[in-house]
Amino acid sequence: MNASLNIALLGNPNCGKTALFNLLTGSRQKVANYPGVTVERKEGLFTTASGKRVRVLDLPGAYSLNPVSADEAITHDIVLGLLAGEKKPDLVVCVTDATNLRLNLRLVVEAKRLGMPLVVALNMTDVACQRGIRIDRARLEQELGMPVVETVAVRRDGAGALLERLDTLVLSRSPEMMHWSAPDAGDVLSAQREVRRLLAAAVQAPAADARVDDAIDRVLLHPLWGMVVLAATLFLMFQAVFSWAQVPMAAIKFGMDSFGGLVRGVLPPGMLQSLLVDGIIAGSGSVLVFLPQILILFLFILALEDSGYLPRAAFLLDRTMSTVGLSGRSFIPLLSSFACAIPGVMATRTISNWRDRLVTIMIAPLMTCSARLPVYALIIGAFVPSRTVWQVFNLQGLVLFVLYVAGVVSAMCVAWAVKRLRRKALGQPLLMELPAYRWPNLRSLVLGLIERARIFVERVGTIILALMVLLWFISSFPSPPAGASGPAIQYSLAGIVGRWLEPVFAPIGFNWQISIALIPGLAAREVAVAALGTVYALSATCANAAAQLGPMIAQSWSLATAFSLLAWYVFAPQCLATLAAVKRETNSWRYPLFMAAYLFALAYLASFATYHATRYWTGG
Ligand SMILES: Nc1nc2c(ncn2[C@@H]2O[C@H](COP(=O)(O)OP(=O)(O)OP(=O)(O)O)[C@@H](O)[C@H]2O)c(=O)[nH]1
Ligand SMILES: [Mg+2]
Repeated sequence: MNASLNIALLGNPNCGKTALFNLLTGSRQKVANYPGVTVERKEGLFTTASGKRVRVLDLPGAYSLNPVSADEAITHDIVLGLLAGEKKPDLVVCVTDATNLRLNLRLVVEAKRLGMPLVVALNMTDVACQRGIRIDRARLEQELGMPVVETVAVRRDGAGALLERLDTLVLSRSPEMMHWSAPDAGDVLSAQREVRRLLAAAVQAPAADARVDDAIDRVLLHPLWGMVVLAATLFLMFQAVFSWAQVPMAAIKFGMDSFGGLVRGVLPPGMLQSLLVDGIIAGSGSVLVFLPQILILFLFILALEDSGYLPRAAFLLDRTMSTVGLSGRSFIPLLSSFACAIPGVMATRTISNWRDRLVTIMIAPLMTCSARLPVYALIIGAFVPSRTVWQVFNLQGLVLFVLYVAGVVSAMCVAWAVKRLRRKALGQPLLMELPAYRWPNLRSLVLGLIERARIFVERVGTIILALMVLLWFISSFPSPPAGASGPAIQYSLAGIVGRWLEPVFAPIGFNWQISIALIPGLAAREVAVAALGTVYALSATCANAAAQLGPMIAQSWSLATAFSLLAWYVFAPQCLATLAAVKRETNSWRYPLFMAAYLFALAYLASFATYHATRYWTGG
């Protein structure tokens, strides 16, 4: 697409560039209330009211255009058009956080000195207004000598003023857009002076600004109370995943059952009926029922991300993490990995020390990603009674919490082991700007959840579905010989492979059905649930087995087998996409291969120990 105007979004970390980018282009790039969310340049297109096509570039945040650090150098080169293969932007939109102009205007002053065409967006004016910060926009425009517009990047119509200004600038091709001043080399001190002058001229802020935030921080950053709050928050999250999801899960299950029953009634018994009902509907239905739980998990993650609490938790854990050789820097990449390890691995780009970064990448898959949730929830739902313990806790939520903790603790152990091996403690202090606390924005939350639901359903509809069809084929062919007595699947290719794998997995308590399900589960974890659905549907004598997958496995597995499979899933690197991301980020096959090997070894060991310990306990 030929765009007539190229603009780039420049600004300090966490000032709302990506939120503005999403609002302008309708994209869904990650937005969160802490610095360093965006680590890559992202491109998008939109059309102004007058029909001009605009190409817009979202950049990682930068505090300065003095090319001292590597990422700031990249931002500097991009906005000045010095990067090979990158078009020089016609216009740079300098996004500022209106509640923190003292810091944010420095970058504007620097950019102005480099002599690029600028528009200043005073973002977060809604928050500034609430806090009683009064900004004289017209005066600022006059003092700066460039267009200044107000924006609220989380409101649907929040970019109106910016769009209007872009239109007039494009239409008039006015000289104000082209160049202001010739580059002039001023030092940091004179930039500071200039910022002070601008603030004095155009901004009125009440004296005590951050009193509430400080009061909250006194509790949340307190070594004891802070930890209590953190534990309670995570705990509540896992409780909610189980207790809030019951009704919508039952509804989806009912829907899929009825649909399967309907198809079974309409089609004559045979290949097609079996493929549709046992392969596709049973398989994808058994994954789809976990949508409510995934959305509840993400509701918490998104709200936490927006609130400004996460970097506080990073500080709280910095001390603990440094005892295992990690810094608080690793916290946010690791936390992102709770959603999915891939963005987590990408987010390690903010860690400048290569060894630290590598260790963080290596342990990121141990954080419990959302694809594990269906597997955990299925097994917990089948084996752990939904009982209230100690008056308040749901036992199922408690077990889920323990599994998440197991992932975190083992990640810490691995990091600690690596630290022992390399024996070089590089104590890098954690320096991060703490963002202001903010109520999560309802519109962003809803959009974020819709996006999550879309990703999940799309995954079910594409990769999971394709694997289900494949699995159905290898589970149905070759057909059983004449006079065979057992279920057909036993004679199929999958049955043969399953039995061939059985001795490998027997020591950790997996039967042949599980062994089969693990293979498509290599491509994506939650496929294992769908695969179990199909395998059991095909080996069952009763109709509609997927609807009863939970009770079915509760009958045919021992508790030891179930716990062993849970332990397997805490560790096993059952996700090719993550390994591919590691290959990309480290530029070598060595690390993903090493990662797969060490995680499989851990998984086998953990399952072995869990299986035999549970058998010993239950006397089986
Ligand atoms: N109330 C309010 N919140 C905003 C506004 N713009 C952005 N936010 C919130 O501010 C936080 C930071 O937004 P991002 O778009 O991720 O910031 P960014 O500048 O891209 O940050 P980096 O990628 O880290 O450089 C998010 O929690 C947004 O929801 C605004 O105009 N008003
Ligand atoms: Mg961003």
